[in-house]
Amino acid sequence: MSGQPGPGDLPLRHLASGKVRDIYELDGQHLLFVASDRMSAFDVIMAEPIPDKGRVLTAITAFWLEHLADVAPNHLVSFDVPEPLRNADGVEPYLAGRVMVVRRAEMLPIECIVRGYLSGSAWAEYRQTQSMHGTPLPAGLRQSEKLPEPVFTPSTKAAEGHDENISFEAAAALSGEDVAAEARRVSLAAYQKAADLAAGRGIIIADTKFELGWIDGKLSICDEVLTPDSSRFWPADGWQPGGTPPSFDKQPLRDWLEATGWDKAPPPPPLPADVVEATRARYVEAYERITGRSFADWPGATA
Ligand code: Q0Q
Repeated sequence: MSGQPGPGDLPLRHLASGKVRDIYELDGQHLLFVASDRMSAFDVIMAEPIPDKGRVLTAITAFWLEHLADVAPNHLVSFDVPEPLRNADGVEPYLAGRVMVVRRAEMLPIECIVRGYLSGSAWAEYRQTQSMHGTPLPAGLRQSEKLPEPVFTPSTKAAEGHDENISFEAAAALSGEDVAAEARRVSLAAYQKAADLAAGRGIIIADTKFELGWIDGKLSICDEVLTPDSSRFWPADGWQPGGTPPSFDKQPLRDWLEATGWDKAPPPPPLPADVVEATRARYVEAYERITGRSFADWPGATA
């Protein structure tokens, strides 16, 4: 697709792929996550990679795992390219800055979503039922409205298609009451701490999806964490209830795609270089605004 190394190019057993990331087996206890530069919009993967996007997602996850270490344990072992790949033909330069070595966890059967604002599928449900994941909400809320308090709103993990929003009770039936309660506690605490920090830097984290799993008997934060791909990031100065605030990271690409009249079915239109660069710049800006760090200091960052 994009000439970047993929699952068939690494000398490791490939276990799974998402839209952006691929997982490999390192050994019985450890996995390798590789974040590619693949970019999706309207659920379609673009033909062109966004240079450094996978590195930005990995760097953001690194920041949040550090910042949330007092909230819950996590699966991270290292961000260094593992020894067997250090000299793999032509692969190591690509891997720098976009890999995570993690402990293998027993993943929960639910997605642990926290919503601070009424948006996306929750807004669609509210318009129909005046409830969110089965919980009644006050009347008269507008799209993108700030909720009275952040809410744990789990979903199923669909093998194909979209996950299904479910109630806390349905999540408890899937994972056990105590486990669902602990997942809710960890998810709400992690979201609140992250949202407070981001707000101080002019960014609203409207919602996010945590993946939790059991490691050595402890419920741990896994997968990517509070990235623009697992969360809705809005610029605070662009937010007002009643509409769809601009997505901090995807808006340049979404606006360009909408303007082409594309029917949002594959294949996507070819992206001009300036749209690719504007999208890259938005991801880098999100990282630098959230962390206060320079992306140029992250391993493998290109100019
Ligand atoms: C695990 N995923 C997500 C995924 C496809 C990511 C399995 N520490 C772990 C993790 C994690 N994180 C997983 N399994 C065992 N131990 C994460 C949904 C799927 C590509 C990237 N799937």
